[in-house]
Amino acid sequence: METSAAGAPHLVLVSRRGSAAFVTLNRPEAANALSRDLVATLGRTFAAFAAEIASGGDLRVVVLTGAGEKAFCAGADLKERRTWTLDDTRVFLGELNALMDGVAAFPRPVIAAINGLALGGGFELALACDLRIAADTAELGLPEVRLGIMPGAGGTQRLARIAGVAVAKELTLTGRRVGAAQARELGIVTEVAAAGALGEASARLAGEIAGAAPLALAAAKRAIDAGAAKPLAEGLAVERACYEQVLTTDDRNEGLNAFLEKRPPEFKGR
Ligand code: CO8
Repeated sequence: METSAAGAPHLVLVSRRGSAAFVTLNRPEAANALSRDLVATLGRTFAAFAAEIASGGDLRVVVLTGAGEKAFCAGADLKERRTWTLDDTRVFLGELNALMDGVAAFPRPVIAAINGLALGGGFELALACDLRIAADTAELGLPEVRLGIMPGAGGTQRLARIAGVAVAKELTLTGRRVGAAQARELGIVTEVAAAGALGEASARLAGEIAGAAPLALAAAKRAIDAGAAKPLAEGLAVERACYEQVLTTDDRNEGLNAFLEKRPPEFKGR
């Protein structure tokens, strides 16, 4: 568990099960809106995970969700922002984007378990994750144009890359919300679970990923992300470079040996 720098209680909750970390945005009284403190605390949480991995810790997957039933995250904290100067807002925009980029580049898969509303920056946070699984009651949307602004934490770019330009334009220009089932049809979420079973479903997905070799996960994620916007030949070169990094790992030999010996592999992340 973490507390904010100011000592505010538990803006972000962390629990561990095996090599999976479960992270909960914990401002249910404000629909888990991204206050500056929450953004900083979440950033520190991911930085601590990254440091743990760099020093050989066995963290293989992160699940991110919101406290309560109403919201995954209702976006930027509109009450707090109202008190800011333009320069304050620009600084926050930088901090928010640094958080999103950190989640997107995190060296292990990150799953958004969307337990309720994911709006504005909350939807953008889910889009920065690698996989999205949603409760059947969840709704996702980018209402910014209705507030006189536009998505500013990666939404225009990440949604277009995940679901295509037409879907990104439809959701961004109308500010319309889509339900979980439609989000799945659009390819935004990969799985929909009954609201009461989202925790179990996301833990199952995390467990599936945690059974894989962590360096292979990291390299595959890097290859997809770094290659996605490139022409095919360049993307294939990125894949080749990432493959080279897993070729020399102990886990690669363990995977081959385990297959030959007809036993489950025991990956060490080396
Ligand atoms: N910020 C601050 N507080 C919020 C927010 C928010 N985004 N959303 C909800 N809350 C608060 C409410 O004010 C309320 O608090 P209180 O009880 O003190 O009045 C509490 O959460 C519960 O909310 P409601 O009573 O409104 O509950 P409802 O179930 O009726 O509605 C909704 C929930 C739908 C989430 C509604 O509150 C809502 O529409 N919220 C705003 C959602 C929104 O527009 N989000 C987009 C924000 S813009 C953004 O994210 C852009 C990010 C990138 C740019 C950043 C630039 C700085």
